[in-house]
Amino acid sequence: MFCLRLKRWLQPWSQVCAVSRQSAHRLSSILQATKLPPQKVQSLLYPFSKVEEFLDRSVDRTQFQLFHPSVEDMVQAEKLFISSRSHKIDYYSSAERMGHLPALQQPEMGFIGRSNVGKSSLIKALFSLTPEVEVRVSKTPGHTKKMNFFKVGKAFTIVDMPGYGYRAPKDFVDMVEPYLCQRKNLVRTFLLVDGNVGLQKADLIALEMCEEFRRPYVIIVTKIDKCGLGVLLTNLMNLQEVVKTQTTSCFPQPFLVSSLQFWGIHLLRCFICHLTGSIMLTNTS
Ligand SMILES: Nc1nc2c(ncn2[C@@H]2O[C@H](COP(=O)(O)OP(=O)(O)O)[C@@H](O)[C@H]2O)c(=O)[nH]1
Ligand SMILES: [Mg+2]
Repeated sequence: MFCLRLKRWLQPWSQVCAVSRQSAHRLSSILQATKLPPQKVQSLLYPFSKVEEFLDRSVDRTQFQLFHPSVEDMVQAEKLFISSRSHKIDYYSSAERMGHLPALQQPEMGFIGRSNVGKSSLIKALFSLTPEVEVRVSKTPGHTKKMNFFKVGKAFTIVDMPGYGYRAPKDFVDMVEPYLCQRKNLVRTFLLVDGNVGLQKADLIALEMCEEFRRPYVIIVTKIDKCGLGVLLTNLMNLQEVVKTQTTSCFPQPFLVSSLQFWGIHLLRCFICHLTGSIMLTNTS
């Protein structure tokens, strides 16, 4: 036992990290994921491809694939999600009100959505290559009552927000709204919508709020592993119609994810790195 510890102690840093990363999900790294049969790799990396074949011919597919990086781009992005001595990924701090916000300069990405939509699970999946980062996921709605800041080296910060809707903290309006509206280094807001239930009244209110702030935001459709294909297609078409007719600041492409199955996680990592200027895309189609 002692010898084993000593051996680890003497190993280079990268190998020690590899030991601690053994608990990461097997699909969290592209290298592992690409060992799957090609069709599975395709739907893991580009989840829309699974849905596409069932869409009516009249539906414009380009809107769903505006951001379509190559696998090489995703590999580049993945490196940013691996913690090292020179690029530390970790929980940084929490804030309960505007006055408590950390004075960080890096570009920030805020994740909002109804309680239980899967915000914390998604952030956990994004950080799955650094499983020591503690992102709390709960079965009890309304668990996240603070804004939690996670620093990704000097590259960017990811912010897990309290949910709205059921048992939302009373001060959501006092805290999250001014943050989304005023935070200077907030580069993108990600609005999460449950793929299984589609846009709810509370989501439409959040959408309106984002429109009011006139800051760019992106919709993420969560829990796609839970939905039947018919339900997902119906909810997706409804969402696209709303985005097309009622929004101006929303990126037209919704990102489909399953934080449990890792569908769309690699694509989202790449999108985040692209938005924060952390990688240069080889394929900008
Ligand atoms: N099936 C499935 N369940 C999920 C997924 N993401 C989150 N969940 C579950 O949904 C519940 C709420 O997730 P959580 O991340 O805490 O939601 P939050 O309140 O928005 O932060 C938990 O029980 C998660 O395990 C997903 O992609 N697929
Ligand atoms: Mg949460």
